[in-house]
Amino acid sequence: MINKCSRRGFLKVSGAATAGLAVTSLCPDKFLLWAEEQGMVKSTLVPTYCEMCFWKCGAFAKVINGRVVKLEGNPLHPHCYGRLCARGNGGLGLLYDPDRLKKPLIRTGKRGDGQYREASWEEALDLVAQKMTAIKEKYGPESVALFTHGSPTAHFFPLLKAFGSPNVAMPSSAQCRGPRVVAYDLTTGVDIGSPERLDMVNSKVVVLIGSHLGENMHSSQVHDFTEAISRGAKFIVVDPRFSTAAGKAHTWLPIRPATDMALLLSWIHIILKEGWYDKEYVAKYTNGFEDMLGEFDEYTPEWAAKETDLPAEQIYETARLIARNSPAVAIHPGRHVTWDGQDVQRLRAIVILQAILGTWGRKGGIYLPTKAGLQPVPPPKAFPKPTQKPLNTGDFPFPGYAGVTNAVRESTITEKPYPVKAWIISGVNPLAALPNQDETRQAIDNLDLLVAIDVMPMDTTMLADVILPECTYLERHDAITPLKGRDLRVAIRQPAIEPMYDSKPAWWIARELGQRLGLEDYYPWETYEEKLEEDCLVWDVDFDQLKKEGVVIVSDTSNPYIGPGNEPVFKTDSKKIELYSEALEMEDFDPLPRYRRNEQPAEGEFRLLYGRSPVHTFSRTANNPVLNELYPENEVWVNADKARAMGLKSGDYVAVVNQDGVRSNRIKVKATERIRQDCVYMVHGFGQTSKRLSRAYLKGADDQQLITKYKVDPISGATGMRVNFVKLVKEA
Ligand SMILES: Nc1nc2c(c(=O)[nH]1)N[C@H]1C(S)=C(S)[C@@H](COP(=O)(O)OP(=O)(O)OC[C@H]3O[C@@H](n4cnc5c(=O)[nH]c(N)nc54)[C@H](O)[C@@H]3O)O[C@H]1N2
Ligand SMILES: Nc1nc2c(c(=O)[nH]1)N[C@H]1C(S)=C(S)[C@@H](COP(=O)(O)OP(=O)(O)OC[C@H]3O[C@@H](n4cnc5c(=O)[nH]c(N)nc54)[C@H](O)[C@@H]3O)O[C@H]1N2
Ligand code: SF4
Ligand SMILES: [Mo]
Repeated sequence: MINKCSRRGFLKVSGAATAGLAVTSLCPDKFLLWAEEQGMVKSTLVPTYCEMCFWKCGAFAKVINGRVVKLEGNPLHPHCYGRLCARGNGGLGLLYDPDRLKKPLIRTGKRGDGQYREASWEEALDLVAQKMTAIKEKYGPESVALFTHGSPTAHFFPLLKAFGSPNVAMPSSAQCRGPRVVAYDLTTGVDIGSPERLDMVNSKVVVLIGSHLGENMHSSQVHDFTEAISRGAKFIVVDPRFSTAAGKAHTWLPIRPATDMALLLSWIHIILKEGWYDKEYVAKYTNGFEDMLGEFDEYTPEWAAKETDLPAEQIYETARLIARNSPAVAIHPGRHVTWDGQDVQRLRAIVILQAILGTWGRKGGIYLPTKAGLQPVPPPKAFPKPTQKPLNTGDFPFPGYAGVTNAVRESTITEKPYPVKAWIISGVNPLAALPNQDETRQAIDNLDLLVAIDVMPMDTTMLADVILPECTYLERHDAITPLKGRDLRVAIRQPAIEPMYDSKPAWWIARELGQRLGLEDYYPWETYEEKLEEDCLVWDVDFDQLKKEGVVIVSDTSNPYIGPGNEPVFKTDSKKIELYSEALEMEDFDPLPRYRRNEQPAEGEFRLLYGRSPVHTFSRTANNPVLNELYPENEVWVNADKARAMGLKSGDYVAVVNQDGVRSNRIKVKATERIRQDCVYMVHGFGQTSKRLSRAYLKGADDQQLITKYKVDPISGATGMRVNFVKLVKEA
């Protein structure tokens, strides 16, 4: 049923982006494909999975004469149903980007001045191992921290643990979905999952609060979104900007930024007051409902209207639409949720709504995960117990699932409670990902060693002392990914071609470092393929079939909905959904979400908002020859009336200047009715300053440069980044 999701619908939502994949940069491939059609050459298809973002869609790489000429989606892969997004197709652009890192580099000049010399792998790895050992001897193993994201994590996290450090930090948690994980953990004890287990294809109403699907291009989710539209689901889209999703909506709520909590609390107020909640469900599956009564009385639609700048009637009517269609209502919790430092509580309000409407475990709401699972493969040797308290929990009672990046950065600056002297960064660009670049630079200045494992000469990479060039995902093995949704599958990544230049896979780099650090017991295999085969033995997965098909189904679909003999599992103390959180109360936080007003911009200022382009992933694709051609630089969206009043029109260049006087690189104005008057918006990941990025260098503006201010969520330690106010200044 899902497979039938129309290609046309998908294209419509993803705009010209996917359809218009430019090909001028890929001419040789066109020729080889033509030659194949004529029977002049033969091709092979190598199953693998994508790393152009972290959805990891299954792909086939078509190889002719040792060149990857085309990427196609794997229909067996539940993250893509056989279709890759524009960025996924753009994987060829990454593979053949002449700006790629080609050889290990050792810094010769001052940090940041870009002076490097080429080195052999022997020399570069010896140097890193020797410096890590010296730091371990002087400060202890925990003084080495890992910043990581994506598939390199499976190789460097175990290395770090074997080395004796617990200090891993991921911007994909503390700057992304950390607060969401914490909110679900506190309330249901079960994560909503990634992909989020939203049964959108069967929903009658879908609520998107900032989730800008269609620009946020996670393949299967965008397919589900278009499928839901074609089946007549009504979308309520809450966004200060008329997003692509808003364009498909039944109701667009152009909310005043940073006031979503008021809307959510008011929806809860209305649903309680009108008795529209699912009484049986609440009695059976939730805990603390009585404690909620009376606690939402003040949050009337009239009150919320003043906070949110939305009409009271519309707040009431949308609550009614949601309630009337429950439980077939999917309220998307959002993914990048680090907005204003009250993020765990805002997410708690969403989980409470999902619960009182009885949507968890119900058709069209949130489906239940398969009960099947893969047993973890134990390391070849137990990891040593760290001798120091991890820094990556900060002082937060409920730190995100993967390390509070900011706490590690802060300890690196202050050397408290103990010093951090080395960072290994793999698959992350901290200058682009973490708020306040001065603090990131200050921390890096304090390091004895910065090692970057990257495929591209990105901004942070070009501050490293040693740069280790990883080959791209199309040239390597990586860990097998478990795919746990309606059923359980596994997917493999395997090289389509040999690594180009002198680049190496992360598994090889980690193993070589491990051997130099006396950790060879953790690497009892010669090649990663050997290790993958052993993993498959543990899981009883046919390795040959996996290599051939890319994806293997491990278990059939279990019943995704509550029914006789199929009860949902909640892993909280009460084994129910904890509407009222005693865990939060014990730590002196609001046990029920309350409204606390966020600061708003003064007259003449705008709140800085940011999001995604459908054809880019953060900073990592800015230089991609194919994707750069589709969207070479970001624009700043500004309300058309405001633009007119400032004498600005679309296409004019401006600088964006924030409350601390930080001035961005020049950026084009997009004057539009599609955004409120109190905010401006830009796509994240542009304005790169690395001169080795020939296409991306100083193209557009960097939102992160302007995010000097951030609000730390006191519950999770995640950093709210939509708290900066800016002005626009006309550029010559
Ligand atoms: N093409 C593409 N897709 C991606 C990614 C990518 O890099 N490129 N990255 C992936 C990742 S890791 C993540 S985490 C997700 C993030 O994707 P989402 O979770 O959808 O993203 P957000 O950044 O929360 O949302 C951005 C939207 O929020 C709106 N917004 C801003 N302020 C407010 C506010 O105060 N209230 C409300 N209601 N809306 C507001 C913006 O106008 C914008 O439309 O995207 C994923 N998908
Ligand atoms: N201002 C602002 N900050 C944000 C966000 C935002 O929207 N605005 N989004 C937040 C979110 S949701 C997230 S998830 C994070 C993402 O933060 P990051 O994961 O740091 O994202 P990128 O900026 O794409 O940086 C990825 C780095 O990995 C490198 N890389 C790419 N492929 C490979 C590979 O195969 N191997 C190796 N070793 N390296 C590779 C890239 O060249 C790049 O240097 O950022 C967060 N920070
Ligand atoms: S959503 Fe696009 S970029 Fe992300 S893994 Fe899938 S095809 Fe690749
Ligand atoms: Mo993210």
